[in-house]
Amino acid sequence: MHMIFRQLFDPQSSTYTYLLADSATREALLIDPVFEQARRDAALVEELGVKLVATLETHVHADHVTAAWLHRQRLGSKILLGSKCGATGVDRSIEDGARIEFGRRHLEARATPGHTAGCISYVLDDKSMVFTGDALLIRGCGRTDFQQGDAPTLYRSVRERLFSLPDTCHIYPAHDYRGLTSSSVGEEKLYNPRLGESIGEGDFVGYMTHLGLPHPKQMDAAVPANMRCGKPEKDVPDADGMDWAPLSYTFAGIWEVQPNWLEENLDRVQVVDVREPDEYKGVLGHIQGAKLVPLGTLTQRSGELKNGKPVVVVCRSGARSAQATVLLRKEGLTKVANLAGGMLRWRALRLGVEGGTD
Ligand SMILES: N[C@@H](CCC(=O)N[C@@H](CS)C(=O)NCC(=O)O)C(=O)O
Ligand SMILES: [Fe+2]
Repeated sequence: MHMIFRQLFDPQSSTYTYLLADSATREALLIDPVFEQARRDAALVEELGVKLVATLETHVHADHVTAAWLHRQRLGSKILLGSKCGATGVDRSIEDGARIEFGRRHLEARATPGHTAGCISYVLDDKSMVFTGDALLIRGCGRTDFQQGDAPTLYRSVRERLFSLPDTCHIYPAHDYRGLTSSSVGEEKLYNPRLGESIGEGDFVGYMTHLGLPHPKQMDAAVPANMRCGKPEKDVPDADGMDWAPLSYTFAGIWEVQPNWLEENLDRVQVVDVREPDEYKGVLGHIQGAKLVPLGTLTQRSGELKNGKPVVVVCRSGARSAQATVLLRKEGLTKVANLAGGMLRWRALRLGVEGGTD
């Protein structure tokens, strides 16, 4: 019974989303879809000719917002989430042992708490794959210092509930921060530096207590949003006329374009730099042909931009320019998007600039 399988990546949060579908009945599931990637994933669903029956989460994420609600609105998929997550807006609460069907195939839910209290891993019917969320990462594991995380609980979840799967079972985690894509139970038993077979519970707990990681950047916005399954507080606008670039609509309500697209399409848009003149001339330099219109003067000068060409706004980090997109919309410009990550990401990607220092 052949299965369609795709691993998708969100570079912003280093999250993996998985598409699974029965190739005969065309019924599909998405595991851990990301809000900003909803258009990409919906396009893939359409191109593969599958029907998204449900989205399921491995847990309430702290670092990105789920696209569960968006897909439900647009594609009619059901929202599935662990019963211990406590979120509202769920269509089906998943208990340990639940069976999640897609066509003739199914996943079995296995509660693997510890990173959060509600974490669930999903095991494919023939035990050839397990989607571990943040319970077990490749050569690592999810942190245990927030969302009712608990290191001894995580140790037991991994040892008893995941390492009991066949050594050949492929592991597909919710994240990887180093570029690895998958692993296997046998491999992690041997090489996981936190949870490998030779490591005792006390060693593990000591390791986790001293990780000293800063909280995820998006945590304060992501957790409350995910507790509503990603339902935004305000309406999501119509995407009419927003097909001039592969734009994504962020949970914060901003249309964004990625730096690599902009670099290849500079002649198709007006780049508007909303920093101050000294920054425009400063160390980061500016994008070739960018028009300098400091944020404070943008509203009064918006008429200069009304020539029909889409506008991409840029600043240092992408924050001021996000605000600029809101101001320009108020002035009646509709084809406006923010350059994701601003000049900082542009420079990090080594894209071309005028001025600036290396
Ligand atoms: N820098 C990342 C932090 C991501 C993070 O803390 N990820 C959690 C999963 S939600 C984790 O458990 N990371 C494990 C680790 O980094 O060792 C962000 O700001 O989003
Ligand atoms: Fe997580």
